[in-house]
Amino acid sequence: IASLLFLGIINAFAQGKTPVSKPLVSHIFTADPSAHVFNGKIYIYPSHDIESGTKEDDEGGHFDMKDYHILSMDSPQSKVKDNGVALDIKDVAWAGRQMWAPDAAYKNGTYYLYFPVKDKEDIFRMGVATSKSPIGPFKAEKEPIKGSYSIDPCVFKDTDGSFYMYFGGIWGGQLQRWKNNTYQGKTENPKKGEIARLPRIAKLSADMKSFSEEVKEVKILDEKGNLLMEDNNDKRFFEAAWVHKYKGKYYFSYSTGDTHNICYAIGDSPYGPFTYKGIVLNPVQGWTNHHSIVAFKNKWYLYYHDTEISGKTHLRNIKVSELKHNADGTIQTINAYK
Ligand code: FUB
Repeated sequence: IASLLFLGIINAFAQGKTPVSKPLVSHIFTADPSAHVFNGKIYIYPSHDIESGTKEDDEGGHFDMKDYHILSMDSPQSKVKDNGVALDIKDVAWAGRQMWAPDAAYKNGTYYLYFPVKDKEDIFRMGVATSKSPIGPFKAEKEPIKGSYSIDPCVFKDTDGSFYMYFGGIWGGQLQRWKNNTYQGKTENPKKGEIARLPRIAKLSADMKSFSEEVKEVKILDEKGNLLMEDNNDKRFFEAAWVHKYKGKYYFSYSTGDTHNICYAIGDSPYGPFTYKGIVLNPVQGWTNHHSIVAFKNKWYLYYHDTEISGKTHLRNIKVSELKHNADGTIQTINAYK
C-alpha cells in the first residue's frame, strides 16, 4: 500500500497538481461512489475496481469488476470501514461480466442494491438485490429489472416518498443502442451534428424491484431551451446521473465523459426538463469522472473518485469534498487539485 501511495503522489505531481482530498480507502480500489445517509451514518456504494488482466478497449472492457464492497462511516470526516463483499457476480444467475457503478435505497425495513452488469449476451441490464442491513450481504433477484438497460442507476427518493431510477451511459454504457426502449443491436457512437442522447428515468413500483411505468427520456436543455447537441460535448450527458433536491428544486448532475466534467442542470419536476447551469467538479485524474451529492447534518458533500493511488484509469480511489450552493441556488465549482 505504501508503494501504491508513493506512485499516486508521483502521478499527482507529474501532472503538476496537488490533490485537495485524500483517498478514503487505499487497501482496495473504489470508484463511482453513491453515498447515502441511513440511520444517521454514511454508507457508500462504490464500484470495486480490480486488475483482472482484461485488455483495455473502447467499450471499457478493462473495467472488469466482479463484486461490491460497501463502505460506512459515522460522518464525512470519520474513519472508513470496509464491510467486505456485499454481492458477488457469481451469485447473480443472469450476469455475464462487468459489475459497474451501483446505487442503493431503503424502504420499509429493506435495503435495495441496484447494479448494472452485462448479461450473458453482453448487454448491460440493471439488477436489484435486497438485504435487511445497509451493508449486506445482498441477495440478487433471479432476473434483471424488466425493461432496464444501459448503466449507472441513480435511485432518488422524492420528498413525497416516491422513488425514481435515473440511468444511462453512452459508448461502453450502450445507451446509443436503445431507441424507444428497443434494442437496436450494436450501433455507432453518437456523432457531431446529432442531438445528444438523453438519460432515462422510470418511477419504481411499490415493491422497489420493477418499473411502474415505461422508461422515459430526461430532457437537458441549454439556456435558450434547446436540447444539447452532441457537439456540446463539454455540457451534454454522457453517464453518471445523480439527483439531489435543494430548496424545492431538482438538481440533475452527470458526467460529460470525453470532456470529463461533472455538470448540473436544474428542474422543477423529477422528470425534468432540466436546464444546464454549470460545472460541479472539474476534470479529475483518470478518464472517468463520477460522483454523488449528499446532505449530512446541514452541509452538503460531493463524493467522487480519481486515480491518485494507481495512476491508472481503471484503478480508482474515492474521495470527498464539501459542496456549497450559492444564495441563487447555483453550485460552487469544485477543483480536486490546487
Ligand atoms: O466504473 C465503470 C464505469 O466507469 C461507470 O459505470 C462509469 O460511470 C464510469 O465511472
